[in-house]
Amino acid sequence: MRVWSKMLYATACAALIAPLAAQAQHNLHSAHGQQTPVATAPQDAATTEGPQDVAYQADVVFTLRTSIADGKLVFIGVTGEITDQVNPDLRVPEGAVVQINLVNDDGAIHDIAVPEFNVKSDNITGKGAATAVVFRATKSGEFEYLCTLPGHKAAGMFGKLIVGEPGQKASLEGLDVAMDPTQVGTPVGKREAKQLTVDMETTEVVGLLSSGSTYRYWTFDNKVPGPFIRVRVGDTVTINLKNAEDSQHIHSVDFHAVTGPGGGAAVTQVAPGQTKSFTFKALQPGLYVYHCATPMVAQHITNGMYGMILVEPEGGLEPVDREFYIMQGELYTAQKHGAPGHQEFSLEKLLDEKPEHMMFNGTMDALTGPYKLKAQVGETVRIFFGVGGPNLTSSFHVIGEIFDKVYNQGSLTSPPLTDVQTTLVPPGGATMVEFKLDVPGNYILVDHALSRAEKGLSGILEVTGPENPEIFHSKEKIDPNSGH
Ligand SMILES: [Cu+2]
Repeated sequence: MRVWSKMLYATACAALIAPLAAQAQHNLHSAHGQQTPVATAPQDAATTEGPQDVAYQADVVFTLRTSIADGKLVFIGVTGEITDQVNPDLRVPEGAVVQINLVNDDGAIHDIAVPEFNVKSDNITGKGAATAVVFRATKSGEFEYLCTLPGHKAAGMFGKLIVGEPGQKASLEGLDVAMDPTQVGTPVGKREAKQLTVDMETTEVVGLLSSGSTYRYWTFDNKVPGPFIRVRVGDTVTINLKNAEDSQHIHSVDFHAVTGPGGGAAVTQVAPGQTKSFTFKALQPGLYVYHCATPMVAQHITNGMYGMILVEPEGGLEPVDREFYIMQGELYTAQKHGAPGHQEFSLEKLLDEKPEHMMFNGTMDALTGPYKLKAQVGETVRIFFGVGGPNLTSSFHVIGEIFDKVYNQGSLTSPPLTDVQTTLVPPGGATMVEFKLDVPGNYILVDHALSRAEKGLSGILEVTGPENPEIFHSKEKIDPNSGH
């Protein structure tokens, strides 16, 4: 009984929290320009210090719920390390953008404020109502968070925000499974069709999902997505699929570019330590997904077993200055998003299609950290974008840019769509987009179903070069972390 109510609670929480960031973001946007009563200090907002500039996404997110126990009022941690702690210490690095979500779990009126950083939420009254504050922790030290309703602090609703102390993060060992998006192979150019061989190995490895968490990935060649394979229409391609000695499962590969049984999966169910092969002719140009197709297929895919093959048309693609390879995926873990340590697979969440984590190129910070996309003003960029999934359709969008061309559904023989903001890419599907860079800045890659950004789904395209005031200018300072 207890367990059930707790589980239901957690589910309700997850549903509530998703929209919070967007709401908090909106509040802050307003606070930038005109003063609003939300998320600003009541007394001096108009004069000096309002909330500091924040980035597009918070660096650290905490969720607290309100509770009444033994006549005392308290905050209780809901996710991650602070789960079930009463008035938990919230530890953050100096300079981090911090988001604190608050869920009303007792039905009394509450809010949450961090006076030192000039933030205060609106009041939440009903049980299940939620709010959030977002701020940048600009100085180190110990500060207070509290409920500002009369008498509530005295009744126990306060805790410590500790800025600048290194957290006691366990140092985790794991492979870097994130695929470098610049690994796009060599364009086929003007060559004739030929025979070629592709060797691939399926592996099961513990990889770093984020700096503080790991997951047992199943991969092609230890990367998620697997290698970008580039051939020409008319090529005859032999695939040798090896399953690593230390695998515990059978694996296979289904290429959507293959005409034949199972796209190759019918002849490549490979036991650990063995290799199987097949040969196919690339009949139709296009950008195609490949994936493992061994039962339970959805589990093999979510664990990381997907990639893409580009079949270039005769004469190749038009040259561009930069090409990038990006795939969207989902992870279904027993632990909630943000929890530290090793994350275990949850079959129940997979079947419910409710992922805890969503990633570009395999890990939480792949495209915002080590593999940020880089380009210069004046350059043309091409992105090969696919969805491994296994379940969710992407509304692919680059904040601050417009796709000049979209090769819809990865079709290279239809004329491209032009001047597109957001494009749909289904699981097991792909698109090729191209655009020219006119203005420097950080452009954020997202699925415009933006609750997913809160689960880790974002990337950065960093564009450097001369300003272009005719196209964009402002007297305001550009936040380097923000989507300009
Ligand atoms: Cu597999």
